[in-house]
Amino acid sequence: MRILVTGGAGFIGANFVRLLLAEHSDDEVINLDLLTYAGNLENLAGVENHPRYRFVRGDIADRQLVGALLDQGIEAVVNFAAESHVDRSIADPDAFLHTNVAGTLALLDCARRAGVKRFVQVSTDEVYGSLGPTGVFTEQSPLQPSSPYAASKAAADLLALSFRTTYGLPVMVTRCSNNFGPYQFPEKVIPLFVTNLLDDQPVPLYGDGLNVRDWIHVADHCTAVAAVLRHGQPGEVYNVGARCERTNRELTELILAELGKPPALIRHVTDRLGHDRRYAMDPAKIERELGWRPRHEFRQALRQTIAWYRDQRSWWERIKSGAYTDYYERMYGERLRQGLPA
Ligand code: NAD
Ligand code: TDX
Repeated sequence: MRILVTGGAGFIGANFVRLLLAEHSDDEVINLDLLTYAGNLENLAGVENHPRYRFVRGDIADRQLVGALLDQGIEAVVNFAAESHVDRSIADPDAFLHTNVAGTLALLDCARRAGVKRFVQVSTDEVYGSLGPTGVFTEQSPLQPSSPYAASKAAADLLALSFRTTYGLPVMVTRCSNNFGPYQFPEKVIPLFVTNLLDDQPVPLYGDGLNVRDWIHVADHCTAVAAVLRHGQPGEVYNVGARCERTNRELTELILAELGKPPALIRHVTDRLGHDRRYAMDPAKIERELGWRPRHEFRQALRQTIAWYRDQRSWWERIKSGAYTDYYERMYGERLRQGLPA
């Protein structure tokens, strides 16, 4: 299959491109990525000259460019491209509307005109909002997004489904829980905490640290997207998760223990605005209907992920210098200075 993957220079997209090239020998991949602060061609080191791979720099909202790419015999589109960080959406939501909403709409419209055969919209558990202490999100749970990021992803998710209903575009939507693994930008909690601790720097734990996230290794998310791409039913939504809930405090303690660092490096800092309390995904539908299963055990995969960041210091040191330094100071400077040690 000839596939347009968008956002393939980001964390999950790069892992997905690697999966397609390694394990799907009939697939050809065009990777369309704008290379924002989060896009990094180093995430694709080693595959850039693969005979079944091509990179194009550009915006998914650029209809002329997208239309021209789709005219090159593209059969399927997988849309990973997004502004993806909740804290950035709280500070400055505009880019989220541009890429996540207008960009997805442009991509859908071009795909419809080009007669694309399969379209996977990579959505998120955050569209469901926050859970209380019990219960899980199913595909029937109401969409109640909390942050501008989540609201923009909910808009994209619903636009994608509307293109199936209105125009018959064969769209599938995946909604996955929190990913971790190699190549994740060190603004997200696991790579941020691991890389700070590797440098003996404090880690900013928001609020009481008891917010719950449901973790899945990125490789398992990628096999789920690949399964939906090939075997998903148009018009259907598939929750993806590995039934792995941890409080942020538990997660932080695991990382500290693995790195042999003292709990005194935890700083309790001001909470995120509108911070969702708990996510928990029910992935029964994709397991039952597509036979997909997560393959990674959390503790072992977390250990391997920490080892990856330990070994790839030059990858994250380059990112953490430059523009990132200003971001870090803006996000955490004051919070950390006022933060209370554990
Ligand atoms: P990321 O921020 O690491 O990567 C996003 C990529 O999209 C970057 O390479 C960036 O350059 C590119 N991009 C941004 N705007 C673009 C535009 N206008 N045109 C073309 N490319 C553009 O994000 P990620 O964590 O890899 O997430 C990928 C997708 O998966 C997103 O849609 C996100 O909402 C979704 N998702 C993420 C998680 C998670 O835990 N990270 C969980 C569920 C769903
Ligand atoms: O410094 C921090 N301190 C902290 O306590 C950061 C960055 C986060 N946190 C907390 C907030 C969350 O409860 O850790 C948890 C995880 O935070 P993030 O890594 O920012 O992820 P989250 O907000 O849960 O969103 C992620 O999962 C769903 C991705 O970033 C989204 O793209 C995806 O849709």
